[in-house]
Amino acid sequence: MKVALITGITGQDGSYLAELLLEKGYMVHGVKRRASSFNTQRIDHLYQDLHQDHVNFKLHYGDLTDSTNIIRIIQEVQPDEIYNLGAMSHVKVSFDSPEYVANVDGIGTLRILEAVRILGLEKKTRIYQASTSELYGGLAENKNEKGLYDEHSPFYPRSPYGVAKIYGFWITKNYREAYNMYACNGILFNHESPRRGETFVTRKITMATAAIALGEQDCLYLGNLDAQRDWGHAKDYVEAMWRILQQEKPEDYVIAMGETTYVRDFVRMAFAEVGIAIEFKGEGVAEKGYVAACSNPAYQLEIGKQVIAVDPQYFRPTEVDLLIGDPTKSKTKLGWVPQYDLKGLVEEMMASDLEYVQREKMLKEARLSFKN
Ligand code: NDP
Ligand code: GDR
Repeated sequence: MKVALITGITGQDGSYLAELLLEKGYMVHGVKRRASSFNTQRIDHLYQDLHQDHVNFKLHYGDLTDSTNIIRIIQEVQPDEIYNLGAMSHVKVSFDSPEYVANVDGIGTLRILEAVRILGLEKKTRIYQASTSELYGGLAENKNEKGLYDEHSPFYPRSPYGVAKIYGFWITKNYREAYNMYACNGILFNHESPRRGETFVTRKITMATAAIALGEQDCLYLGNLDAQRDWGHAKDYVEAMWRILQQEKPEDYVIAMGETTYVRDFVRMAFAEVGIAIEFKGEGVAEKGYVAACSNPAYQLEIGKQVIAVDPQYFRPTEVDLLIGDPTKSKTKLGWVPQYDLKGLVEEMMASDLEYVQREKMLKEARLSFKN
């Protein structure tokens, strides 16, 4: 039985990866942070009572800022594979806590690599590092001849998050070359799902669209509607992570869909799922989105109602305007084939958020009637 250790197991990707590895017969260990409220909602369905026989899922308290703790967990677990997904992953928030991000996302990666060396596990343990398309920074002149970012495109990070992650990228590559370790970077472009954190733009949009359609919210406030992202489904992307660690030679790979979409068009796609057409008028901070048509009798909003506005508080001091990745290497070498397209992703996120908002609405009404 192969043994895997996942940092960031309570996050979006950690939860899907844990499911995938359990399906493949792994013993899965995860690092979770101590928090004052529960932070395991995404993996509660995987929980196992440690008193039962044949346990293959176990959580350990830990933090990437604490090397002693990382060393101890790796010593206890003796993993065949480590997936370092733990990070402060919000680009905008990284401008507010730059030192913390450097410590967790940058030095945290070094702590994992060093722990493996200190414990003499270089020959046994394979390491996956969660690198990111934020490394490219969206500079137009750095795209390849196909107009895409690939494994050879230069980096130019545009946030404390990107700068911390570039350290993680290079230290992983350096340990591979210096100590002959099996350590790889997956340079993953944006990937989303119904489990995406609620403050990332796609989930913020699908949750608000559901709430507006169900009469629970009036208007959705967003930042830069002109940003373009290459969005895939997290389920497909964790499959790529696993494949990266199954190759004969350790290498770095870009994981992307190869198509890019404006934030504004993601809004249109989400509203289209509830039969509402959105028309945008104005430019920049003055741009607003209005209901142009409603074709679903279940979700009737007033035509001309304003449902989208721009709020500059969501702008970033430096922005990555456009990202689009070249998945040629991952498709040919890893045999990676994504199962979802953007339409399928939006459909799944909207179905899930409609159910979620509906359930919250019913609970709110039940609580009110109980009070009366
Ligand atoms: P999430 O924000 O959903 O999850 C991040 C995870 O890291 C959570 O489990 C979180 O714990 C944990 N974490 C945060 N701080 C620490 C810390 N100090 N010590 C240990 N664990 C910590 O991110 P995703 O699942 O979306 O992303 C996974 C990884 O992939 C991240 O490294 C991210 O930067 C990277 N990435 C993500 C992309 C995407 O589009 N999703 C694209 C490219 C890279 P808690 O639940 O307690 O907060
Ligand atoms: P990103 O994702 O910064 O690409 O990082 P996010 O969804 O936060 O932003 C995508 C784009 O949308 C614009 N935007 C908004 N973003 C947020 N969060 N909220 C808004 O209201 C809003 N309005 C417009 C942003 O300016 C940006 O251009 C994600 C994270 O998962 C990283 O950890 C990962 O490394 C990268 O993807 C690849």
